[in-house]
Amino acid sequence: MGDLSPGFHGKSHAFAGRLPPGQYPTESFPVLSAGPTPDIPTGRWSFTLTGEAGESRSWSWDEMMALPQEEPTVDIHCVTRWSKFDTRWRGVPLDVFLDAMETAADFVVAESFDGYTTNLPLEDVTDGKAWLAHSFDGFALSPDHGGPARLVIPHLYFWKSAKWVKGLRLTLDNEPGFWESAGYHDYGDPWREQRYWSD
Ligand SMILES: Nc1nc2c(c(=O)[nH]1)N[C@H]1C(S)=C(S)[C@@H](COP(=O)(O)O)O[C@H]1N2
Ligand SMILES: [Mo]
Repeated sequence: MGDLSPGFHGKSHAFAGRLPPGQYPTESFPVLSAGPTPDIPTGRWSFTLTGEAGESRSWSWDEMMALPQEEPTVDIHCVTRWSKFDTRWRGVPLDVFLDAMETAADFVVAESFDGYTTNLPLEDVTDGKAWLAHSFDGFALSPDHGGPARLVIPHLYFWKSAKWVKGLRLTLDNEPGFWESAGYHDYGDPWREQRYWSD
């Protein structure tokens, strides 16, 4: 490999090839929220999958915690240019919920308790690429980072990982979410630097 940036020697070997263009690595975990952090006690929490014809299925907190769990360790990339390597989550693969419903939809909209939405192709949240996460680094997910539960979709910019998520809505057509309607890229692949509409 070529030059190492000052300050990153040592670790830069381990992380070579893992930093998308225009990003810098950070060890901190910044909080980015469009509004105030909602307070959602797990006793009032539920997660609802809604089909394109309006049918729905819901899981209570205890039902969700009884589903098969995974512990992915993944790199995350924020459109504000920080990347954090080897973040460790625990949660339910979205496949487990989506397998519970027949659908002809090609898209999903993630909807959150704070009113936030974000849209994704269905194929980007299936086949082990996305989780409903309730723990970070061995502890219950903190409210500022989306607790009690958030999406983790590490292969796309982190705005797609809805915090305080309350459900997924399956849609036949692509319906731009909060940031996607405000200038952010519809898809958001960090490796292709899809930050804004013009990218
Ligand atoms: N519900 C909700 N989810 C959200 C947001 C938000 O404002 N509300 N911000 C998004 C953005 S822009 C980013 S970069 C990440 C930030 O997650 P963090 O605060 O845990 O770093 O959450 C995403 N999910
Ligand atoms: Mo963001």
